[in-house]
Amino acid sequence: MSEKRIAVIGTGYVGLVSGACFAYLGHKVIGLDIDAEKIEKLKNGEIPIYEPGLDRILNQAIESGNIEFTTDYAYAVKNSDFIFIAVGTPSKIDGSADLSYVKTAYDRIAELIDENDFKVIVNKSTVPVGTGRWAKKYIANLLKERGIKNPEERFEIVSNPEFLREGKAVEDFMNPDRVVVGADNRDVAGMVASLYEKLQPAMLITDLPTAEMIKYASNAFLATKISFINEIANVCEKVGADVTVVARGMGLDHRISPYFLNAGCGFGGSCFPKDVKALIYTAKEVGEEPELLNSVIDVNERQKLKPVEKLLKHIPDLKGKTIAVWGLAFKPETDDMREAPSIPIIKKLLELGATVKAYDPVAIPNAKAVFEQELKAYKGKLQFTETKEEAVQDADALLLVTEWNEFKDVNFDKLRGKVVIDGRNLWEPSIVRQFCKYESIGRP
Ligand code: UPG
Repeated sequence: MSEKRIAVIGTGYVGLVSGACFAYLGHKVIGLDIDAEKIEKLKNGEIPIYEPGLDRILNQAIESGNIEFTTDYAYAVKNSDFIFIAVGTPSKIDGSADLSYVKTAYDRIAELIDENDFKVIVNKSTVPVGTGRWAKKYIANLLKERGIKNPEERFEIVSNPEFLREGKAVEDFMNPDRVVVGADNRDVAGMVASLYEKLQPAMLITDLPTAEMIKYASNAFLATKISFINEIANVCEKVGADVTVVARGMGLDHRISPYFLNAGCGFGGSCFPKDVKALIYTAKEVGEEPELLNSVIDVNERQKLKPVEKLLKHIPDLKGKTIAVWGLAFKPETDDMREAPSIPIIKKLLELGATVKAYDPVAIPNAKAVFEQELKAYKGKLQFTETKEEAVQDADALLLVTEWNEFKDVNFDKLRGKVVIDGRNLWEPSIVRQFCKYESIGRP
């Protein structure tokens, strides 16, 4: 495989993992970010996010000279043939995707493409269906304004969606279930596909809107599985069935598969909530009424507060009570707090008058930023502790919100008499019930 010159715009978890992994595969990578502080850190080998395995891959890439970091667009664009865009596309209030970061990247790139260039611009960011074709016209127009001849021939747009789970992003990049490359020019799609040659992945080459839709449909389907099993869990509770066994029984059918059928207190993160909402927005824009997708979000919003609902059955008045919360990040193995169920849970507990002692192995610095207002408004009533033991010490109840490994082994004898609400079905009911008043999700 011949090495290729790649620029990656944006050094968030997608851009950084993709850049580091491409460099590890032997390509020459330039990582660009407008955040100078972040770039300085990266130059010194400091990783600004918590992502298992990334340090090893990145350090190896830095040592081999295959990756460098810059804030200089001109340097990145001039010295690359493939420009991957991996900037954020957060939700706007109306649910649509905010494309301002992506558009700024197109603008900057368009200023730098010259007469004899051919640049392949690859959207890794999740962008609404139709963005790729729109970008082709938009950038061609900017080049035309600069007097560049045959602007359409100076670049091509490709969609190459990411399917990286946070916390497993390096593993997912290196062992992908599939790589999807969408372009209206099949030769260019083949060029992007060849960047992944060493991984020998299942490769699907499509047109632009189809690749864009595959990303949204995949995330929406996984989110649907979660809301589905959560709804089944809520019914299981009422009829005396055990949702974990129901899920196992369902998952044995290979048409269903056992994955993403863990009932709990809902999904969070930077992808599922945002992407389902953006897909709903797109569907409505073209005159469809996406009822199923609407319900996926509604069920999830309700599910996040299930642990509090269950707690109130045992302690109806939370004033003067102390509640321990274990797990703040939206899932284990990440410090990411975006859309984490812990946010509405803790806000509700505070609103109901409880004192909250919260612990997470890595997410506390991010959590402090998220709860900045509450920390001020509720004074000492929201505390972050250094250990899980400290959180639970004088607490009346314990809520488990994120299933970190370190929460698996607990001496429940030490929690004797307390209320324990297990929002992730982490513990064995018959064991916990020997010592505590225990409830989980969808289990008798
Ligand atoms: N979750 C459940 N039950 C399950 C599986 C997951 O409640 O059975 C929750 C989990 O707790 C988390 C959320 O679902 O809050 C998302 O989990 P996961 O998919 O592991 O995390 P992400 O890192 O957000 O990854 C998703 C897709 C990935 C995609 C990425 C960004 O899995 O393929 O690239 O979003 O679009």
